[in-house]
This record gives sequence, structure tokens and C-alpha cells, in this order.
Amino acid sequence: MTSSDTTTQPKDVAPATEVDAVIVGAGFAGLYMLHRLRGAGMTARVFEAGDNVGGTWYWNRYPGARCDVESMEYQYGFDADLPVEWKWSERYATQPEILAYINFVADRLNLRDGVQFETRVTAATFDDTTNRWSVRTNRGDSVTARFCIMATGCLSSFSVPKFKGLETFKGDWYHTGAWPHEGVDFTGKTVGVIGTGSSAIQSIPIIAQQAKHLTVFQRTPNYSVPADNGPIDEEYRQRLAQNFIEHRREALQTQAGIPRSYNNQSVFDVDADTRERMFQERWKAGSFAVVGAFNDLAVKREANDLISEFVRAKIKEVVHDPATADLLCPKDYPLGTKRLCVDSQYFQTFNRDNVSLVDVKNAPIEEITEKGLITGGKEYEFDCIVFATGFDAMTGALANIDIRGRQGVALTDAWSAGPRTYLGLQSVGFPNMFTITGPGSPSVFSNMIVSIEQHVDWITDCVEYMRANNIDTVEPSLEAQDQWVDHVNEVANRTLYPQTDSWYLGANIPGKPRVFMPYAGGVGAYGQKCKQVVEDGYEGFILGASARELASV
Ligand code: NA7
Repeated sequence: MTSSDTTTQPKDVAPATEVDAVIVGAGFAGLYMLHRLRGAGMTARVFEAGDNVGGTWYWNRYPGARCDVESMEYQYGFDADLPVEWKWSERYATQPEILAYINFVADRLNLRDGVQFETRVTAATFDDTTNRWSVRTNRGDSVTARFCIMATGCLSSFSVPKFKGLETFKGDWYHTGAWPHEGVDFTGKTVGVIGTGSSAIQSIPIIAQQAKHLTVFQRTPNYSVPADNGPIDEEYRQRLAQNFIEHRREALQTQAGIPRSYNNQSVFDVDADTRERMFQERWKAGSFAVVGAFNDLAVKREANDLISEFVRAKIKEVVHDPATADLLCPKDYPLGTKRLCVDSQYFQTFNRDNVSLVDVKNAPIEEITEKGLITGGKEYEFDCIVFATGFDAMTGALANIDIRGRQGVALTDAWSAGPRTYLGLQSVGFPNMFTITGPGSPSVFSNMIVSIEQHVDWITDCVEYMRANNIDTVEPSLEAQDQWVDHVNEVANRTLYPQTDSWYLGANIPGKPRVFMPYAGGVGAYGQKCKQVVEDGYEGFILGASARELASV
């Protein structure tokens, strides 16, 4: 595991061309990975496209951007001091506060000098003869590394649909996932927002307060639950912060990486009044609490119909104009099968005189023009258009890098029918490459920070084990990978999730194979499996086989 520069320049960025590990991305995952590898005495270089740390939270600066997981849960849990030192101000932190937190951690742990900013990794190639990765960047860097660790994020490759005529638009346009750092002032402007996913639902109420007129173009209405945001109770914050290591340990045993109360009753075990009361209580608690009201909401359509109808009634209570309310009500898919949104005053915004809603399901956007866009044969004119059109989730950022494994095979070819991994950590034919929160792991189906920490800890243990046992390479066996992919599908098919077009399935990107990507079996069960694999001598992984041995199989 030692490389030539290990002793001389352990933290230096510029001169090192050989390191133990290259880490791609300096968000939550990349920074913690760097910290752990340094702690294990290894050299690592992080490449980051942005000019600062933060990853997703660096790019997603759109108005109203917030985390939909509570701040106290959405922080690192590996260090007992960090949760005590950092004082979150709100129940759901804003993007600037989360970014400030990541910067605080980067400084506190002295991580910045391990990151080369404004540098995009363009290619990563495995050399079968040396068992090393060769990594190249858009700045001309060429680095070799034993390990190549993708901390590229699940929602980092933003997607602008290929609308005809976009280049002709004379106004300004923005994507929520690549928002200008200086911000955008919409005061007095006519604005069009395309999309009604989480990013739109968070930004629309803020944009509406500034704009002269805001038109929202909706293809699919979304279920959304009020955040019930507010300041954090100081006593609660302190209590949790003091016991955070234990709290995180508990989180690792749960379904979503958040200790919260799940009611293990079927919705059909209670009468209608009790059901209504329980929905109301959880609705009032805010955010995702409502999905834990009963144990069959995500698996039984008739159960889900009840909670879906409950939410539709809430929308109709809030939105004054019945036609607009009806249009805002999701009708043809179960709640939660597209990611449930968490909002602050989203539906209320449609009661404003300066906001209108246009359905583009039945009449898709035909083209973007010099002045705006055309749908249903009508031209809408705008000063600005906001694309809140989402991401090429989970695989997009990897596909943007020319990744080549054994015998020059491209990852995009290996995954041409959809991503195939063992545990979401590794893929056959790509030895010593790890994907933090990769497809096939709980990732976007969990509190992302919990899943990131679990993966980083697992990877660190793995590479330390390899060092201790003189093992050169690790990669999954085809059999283990096939079985895991089958298991991921089997678990997903026990739920309602695969029944709806969503980015979980890649259905939002034209031409992307339709494969359910996150592991829906829960953080607890998944963590147990990862642990078991290690206890059984890295079961399902091939350790140390030389390139020639594998090539001859
Ligand atoms: P999402 O959730 O993928 O939302 C994208 C939205 O854009 C969604 O409403 C789409 O409608 C809409 N969209 C996409 N393409 C088009 C076209 N061509 N025409 C009209 N409307 C379109 O992305 P977000 O950024 O909001 O959220 C991503 C995640 O980030 C979120 O879940 C959080 O975890 C954070 P569709 O539903 O496909 O009909």
C-alpha cells in the first residue's frame, strides 16, 4: 500500500503523481473518505470540479434549497465533537448553512490541502499489468493510484431536456442544479419554471415572492408534505449532540438511517377514525413522518391509496381555485414512488395572483423560442426560464468519466443494460474501484450521510485488510454480483416503487435503461449484509487474483 511519495509528501497536492487512492468529488463522501484514508496512513488526492468543497450542496444553490432530512440527522456522526461544536439553527437546514457546515468540517479536519479544485476527472483506466488506475483530468493531470474511489454523488449530473430551440432563447435560463453563485434577482421579471419535483417545490414559493409573474409548467404533479420547519429546540439539540455516536449507531439499524417511530400495523388493522387521526398526527409532525404511519403504505396499493387520498384532500384544503387544486393533485401513481417532496408553502403559492400553473402532460413543451416557450400551440413569454428538470441520477456522473476496467472495457458498456454492482460498492471487471453510495446500495433511499459513512468505513476497512494481507486487488465475482442484482430487484418488486416512472428507475432520462437503482431493503439489513460479507472473509469478492489469472478464466 505504500507508494513512492507516502513518506515525503503525504498531503501535498501538486507534485504527487502516484498516490494510494484517487478520490473523485469533494462532497460529504469524498471528504470523509480522504479523512479516513489519511488516518490509515495512506496518500490520497481528491479531484473536485467546483472551486470549493460541498459537492451537491456546492452546486444546488437555487432559492429555497434545503435538505429534506432534519439537520440533526444530516451531519457526520463519526466524530463525537463535530455535532457538539456545530450548532444547526433550523430543523431543516438551508443550502448555505449545510455548505458552511461542510466548510467547517473541511477546515476542522485540515482536508483542503488534499483536494485539487476546479479540476474535473475525465478518464480513469485500470492497467492490468500494474494493477493500478491511471486517472486523467481536464487540467492535464495524470495520476496513478492503487484505488479509484468515486465520491461523485447520486444527484450531481444535472439534466436539461433537449428542447428544440433552447439556443435561440434571448432571456436568461438556469438549471436548479447549477445555480449561479452570485444568485439571481427575479424582481419584476416574468419567470417560467419547468418541473415540479423537489427543487421546483422548494424554489417556486421564493421565486413567486420576487417575480412579476411566475408560470409553472407541470408534467407530473407531486405529493408533498409540509416541512413544519422552524428553529431547533436548544435543549433537544444539546441532548442529541452529546449522545450522537450512540444515536448514529441506532440510525444504522433502521430502515432509512433515521431513528424515528414506525408503526408496525397494517392500515387495515385500524378503523377509519383511528387511521385519520394517525395520518393527521404524522402530517403535523412534518416531513417523512407520514410514511411511517403504517407498515403497508409502500407495499400495498390499496393501503397506499388511503394515504394518497389523504394528501390530495390536504392539497384541496389549501388551494382556493378548484381547477388548479385538481391539477396539482397526483392521481395516477402511489405516494412515495416518486420521491416524496417536503415543502414550505408550496401549494399556498398557487393562491397568489402572480402565479399560474400550466399542464404540460397532455400538451408537452413543443419548443423554446426567442421569447419563451410554446406548449399547446400557445407561446408564453419570459425574461427568465428555470429548468427544475432534475438529474441523470446515480449513474450520470460516472458515465461522464471515461472509466475503463480490465481489458479496456468501458463502464458504460458494462452497464449498458443498467448498473450492475455487488452491494453498490464495486462492479465486476473494475478492480479496486469503489462507488460510494453506488447503485444497488440504499443511497437515495436513506439518510445519505449515514449511508456515506457506512460505505467509507467499509471501504477503509477493506483497503486496510488488503494492506495487512498483501492483497493487490479486490473485485466482485460475477456470481455474487448477479445474485445481488437479482436481490435488489426482488426487494424492489415487493414494493410499489418500480410501478411508477421516476429517476429511481432512470425513467426521467430518454434512452436510459429502466432499472431500479437504489436498494430498498433498508439501511439496517444492508449494513448487516456488508458486515456478514467481511466476517465471511469478503464473501463474493475476489481478493488478490492477478490480472493474468482472471483474464484466463
Ligand atoms: P426531479 O425530482 O427529477 O424533478 C424534475 C421535474 O422536471 C419533474 O417534475 C419532471 O416531470 C420535470 N421534467 C423533466 N423533464 C421535463 C420535460 N421535458 N418537460 C416537462 N417537465 C419535465 O428533480 P429535482 O431536482 O426536483 O429533485 C431531485 C432530487 O434532488 C430530489 O428528489 C431530492 O432528493 C433532491 P416528470 O415527473 O418527469 O413528469
